[in-house]
This record gives sequence, C-alpha cells and structure tokens, in this order.
Amino acid sequence: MIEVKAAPFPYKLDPAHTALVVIDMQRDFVEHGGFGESLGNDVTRLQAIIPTVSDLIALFRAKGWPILHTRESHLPDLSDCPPAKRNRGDVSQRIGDAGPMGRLLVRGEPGNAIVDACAPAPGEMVLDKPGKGMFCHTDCEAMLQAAGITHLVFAGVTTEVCVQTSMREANDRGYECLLVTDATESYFPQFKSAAIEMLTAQGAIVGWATPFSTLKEAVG
Ligand code: C5J
Repeated sequence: MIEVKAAPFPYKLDPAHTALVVIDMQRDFVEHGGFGESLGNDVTRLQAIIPTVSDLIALFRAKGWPILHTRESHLPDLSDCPPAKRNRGDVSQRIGDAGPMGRLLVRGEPGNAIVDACAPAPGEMVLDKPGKGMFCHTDCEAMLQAAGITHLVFAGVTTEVCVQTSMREANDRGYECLLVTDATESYFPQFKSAAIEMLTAQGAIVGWATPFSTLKEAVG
C-alpha cells in the first residue's frame, strides 16, 4: 500500500488494484458551443484544469496503471435520454439539438469527443454513460471487476455533478475512492468546494481528496 496524504486522513492506495477514472473531459463541457455553454455556463473555468488532468493521465501511464475515461453521451435516437433529463433549463438548445460541434451530447458527434490533451490512448478503457453516474446503465462494474480494480482515483468534470455522482456510486459498490482536487472543476466554485467537503466529511464518508502534487510525490 502507498500512503497518500489526503483529507480527511491519509488514503491507502493499492498500486496493483488502482485505476484512474477521468470523468467527461469532453468538448461538450469544456469548449465554446457545447452542451455546457448551452446551459449558460462559463466553460473557461473547466479549461483551466486540462493541463493537470493531462499530467495525471501521464502519471498513470508512466506507472502502467489502468485508466478509465468516461463520456456522457446519448444514442442518436435519444432513446436513452428521458424527458426528466432532456427537458431541463430555460434554454434554446437541448440534448440532441444541432450546435456548432454537432448534436449536443450525442455519441459520435465532434462535441462528444474527449479533448485532445486528455484523449484515451489505445488499450485504455472508455465508457459511454447516459447518466451522471458511471454505473447507471453501463458495463462499468463488469469492466472494473475484470481488471481487478478495488481503488479508484477520480478526476474530471463537473465536480458536483458527474464526478460526485460517480464517486458516490463507486463507494456504495465498495470501491476506495480518492478525488484529485486540482484535476476536477465545476462551473460554480462554491459547488466544487462544497462537494469536496461533503465527500470527505464524517471520516471520508464517500472518500478522500488530495491535490495532484501530493499524489505524485506519494507514488514517486
Ligand atoms: C453535467 C457532467 N454537468 N459531466 N455533466 O451535466 O458533470
């Protein structure tokens, strides 16, 4: 076990059974003209973490540890997008509508791609998920079990939506979860800090949190 300084107390990382989960680093959330901006958000906040996420991915690649990339995406016929998700916000464009990067949040469209700096390498796991959480209507659990994973290090966007939901789902399924605080971001700074506090409160009720530099120093 590698001990990583973290909040609320040190995290024990099992190097033989740990995967990095990079949540939804897609053009749709971080670039102009995508789904995130269609909801009225300032996407430049999310762009700022791209170098750190990229460094984190490089660290896992250097270690030979597995990486799972997720994409929030829907089938072209939107059969996996319930009205309870699509009919949200007072917006001119909704999931499935045409935007400057293709149909918003639809699988295979240019905007649905992961940004180049964080793009999956051949052999890395890629998971399309129609919900916020990575276990909802996906093969996630089977993929992780097949790879023998028990510990998950989380990065990506947005902290309080898809990252938090996925981390909670993972913890409920028995995974030991660590969030890298400067490799995740929200459109709302107060939501990011509140999410980190909620996840780590009550003795790591969902998991642990630490900055990238601390994780890097610990794993060497
Ligand atoms: C959102 C996400 N915010 N990846 N998705 O709708 O957090």
